[in-house]
Amino acid sequence: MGLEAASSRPMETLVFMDLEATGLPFSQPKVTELCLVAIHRHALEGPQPAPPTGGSSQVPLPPRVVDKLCVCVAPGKACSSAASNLTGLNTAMLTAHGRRRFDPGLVGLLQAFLQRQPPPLCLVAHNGDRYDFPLLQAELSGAGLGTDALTGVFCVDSIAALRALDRSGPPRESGQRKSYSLCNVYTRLYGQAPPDTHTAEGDVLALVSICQARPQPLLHWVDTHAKPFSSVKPMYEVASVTEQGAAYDTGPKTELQKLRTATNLATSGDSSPAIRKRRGRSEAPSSSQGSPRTSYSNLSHLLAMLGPLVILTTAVALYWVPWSS
Ligand code: DCM
Ligand code: MG
Repeated sequence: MGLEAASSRPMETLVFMDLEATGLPFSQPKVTELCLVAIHRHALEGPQPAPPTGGSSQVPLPPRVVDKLCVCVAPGKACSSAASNLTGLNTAMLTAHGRRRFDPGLVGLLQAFLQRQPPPLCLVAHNGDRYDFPLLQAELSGAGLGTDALTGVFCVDSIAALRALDRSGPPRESGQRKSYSLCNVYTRLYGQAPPDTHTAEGDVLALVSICQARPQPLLHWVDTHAKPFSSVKPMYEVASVTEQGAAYDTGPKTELQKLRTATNLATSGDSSPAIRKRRGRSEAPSSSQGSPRTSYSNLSHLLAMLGPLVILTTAVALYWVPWSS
């Protein structure tokens, strides 16, 4: 996609990213919301914008020049109650608001957004190595695009970065283990909880504020530790878009299309060949009444049943013919 970059070059753009989803990794979550904020390194290298005047907050304003992409997504499965409580999103609401699935169109949007940024570019996500990056990979493969969808893009986990920066700084007074949750890091730095936590945009902006506290060492760490996004393994195996068949709603359907879909579903059993395969069934449709294949198979059964009867009748006839004459 034209984003190829040599890892030896310093990252030109940092793309801060956060995903909200239906649950934790064990539940094979699906994305419900994503937010990407792209910031050029120049905006982080110089002095950071002062906090707003008149208030008591020490939180710097975000850089003025940013590109932002925030999208809500219909996940196609239920949100856990914990996830819904945290994010304020649920599947019924996302569907009722006409949100689309994580489909190839959204992948194209992501690619177009990233392609606008000066390369090399690096995704930065808090806990990205364990959650956001593998989940994004799973969604990309689900949309029919493999690990090459974001070729040339790099990524780093900001938890790893902040830990490393702390280790290289002055030793801590207490021996207590520090928490590196987004909320705790932010609160340690700015003496207040971040606003709008567990919304994708709120979490991204909190991460940007955290990175504005020590931008120079952070940029240096990112330049030396960024890894290719294509090296990230998907969080779980997913059926690709071609296997999912009609899973993606490609927009409002005409009555004729609806009818065709209904007819296909009624005549082709309950799933696509790929899904039947995953369920361990044979390729033959289970209930395709009237199809040539079914008629042929019924005829074979009939012949198989008639065979022994014909042999028996012939044998009896041969036996009786000599004796009756
Ligand atoms: N999540 C969850 N349960 C938690 C914490 C998080 O299911 N206790 C899931 C739902 C969130 C996603 O992780 O949308 C991302 O978390 P965060 O909002 O911290 O970015
Ligand atoms: Mg979040």
